[in-house]
Amino acid sequence: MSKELKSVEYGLEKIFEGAQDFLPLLGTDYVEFYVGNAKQAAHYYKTAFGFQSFAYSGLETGRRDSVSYVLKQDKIRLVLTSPLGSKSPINDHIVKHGDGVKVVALWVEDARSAFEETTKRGAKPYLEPTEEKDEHGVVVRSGIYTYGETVHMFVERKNYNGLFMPGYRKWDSDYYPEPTGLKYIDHMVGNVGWGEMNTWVKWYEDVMGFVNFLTFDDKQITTEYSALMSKVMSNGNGRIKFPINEPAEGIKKSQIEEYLDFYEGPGVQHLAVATDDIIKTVADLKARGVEFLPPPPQAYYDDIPRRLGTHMDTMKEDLKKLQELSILVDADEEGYLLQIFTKPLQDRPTLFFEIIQRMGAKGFGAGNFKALFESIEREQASRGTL
Ligand code: TYF
Ligand code: FE
Repeated sequence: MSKELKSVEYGLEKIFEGAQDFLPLLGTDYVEFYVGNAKQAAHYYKTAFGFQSFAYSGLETGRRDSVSYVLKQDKIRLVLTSPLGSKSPINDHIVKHGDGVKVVALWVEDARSAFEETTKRGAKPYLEPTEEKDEHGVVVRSGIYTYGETVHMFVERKNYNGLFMPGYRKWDSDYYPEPTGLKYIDHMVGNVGWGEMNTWVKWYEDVMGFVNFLTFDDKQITTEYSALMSKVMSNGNGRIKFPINEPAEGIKKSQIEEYLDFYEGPGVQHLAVATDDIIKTVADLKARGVEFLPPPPQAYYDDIPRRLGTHMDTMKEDLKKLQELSILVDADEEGYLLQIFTKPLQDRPTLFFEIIQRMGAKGFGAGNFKALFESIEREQASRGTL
């Protein structure tokens, strides 16, 4: 990993020194899913993942065409949106892609400047800068398309002190399942088509001012059967990380290809959410019925002390407990990380969640890729797509 970590430092320095951060990002603002039945999806994300009812917009607030439920857990905000009729671009999106991520919204100081800077560099507009007002102030939003039909919205809230956004009211509920310790979004991954990864890498560089933080080629990301390539893009302050995957040639169908087939195009593959107690979080999620990928073989756990080397001495977690829960472990120069992946969260084998706990490591678990992709392949085989 050492070469990769040096390029990390280099990449981020380039931005700080070059003063070319024309798109300062304060963090992730929200992630919006278009789903067939937002009311039921909201119940699922509350019950299974411990998200809390936060805000609501729909018929009762004067919105006629669609409805949105906002769920919150620590810094994470999910917006679940459904159409209220068939003649709706939201419905068209769901018909084509199934339930999935439509909007990755980024929190900015200035949504007008974000729109101007990105569109003049070639971004395709989705929403011209738009002010929304209520008694709590004004939110300005603008949006651009990224891969597929996915959108980046820029959200400016410096003159707003309301709950979420104009048009939403507090969502009161008598049902507040305990949170599961999910804290913030660590990274969000996109799958793009054959040979398109570098096009989107360049797009994030040119249009968004991002840098290529890490690269995994098909030699690193391969099993006996299938392969993929991945490049991690980061913004200047490192708060936003977007890995981009493309399928690579293998004997059998890559998981990325399976995604592209079922999503009918590029889109968001996984959201990685951070916890600082993955053992508790995963035990909780499993007790609530969240399904994870099948466990790696015994040999994977037997090999951890060798793979982690001196990081084994600093590891706080009990390896037996990690194995009981099928949590994966990897390390780089700066520390170790713990991660685990859910099965797809809807019937199409498309979007899933990763739960991650970083103990100093800044990588993405490259040492786990083989075991992870073999687990995914077992799932693919059970679906008849391998
Ligand atoms: O985000 C990552 O890079 C890791 C590993 O299809 C990964 O979570 C990469 C590709 C993939 C699934 C997981
Ligand atoms: Fe990930």
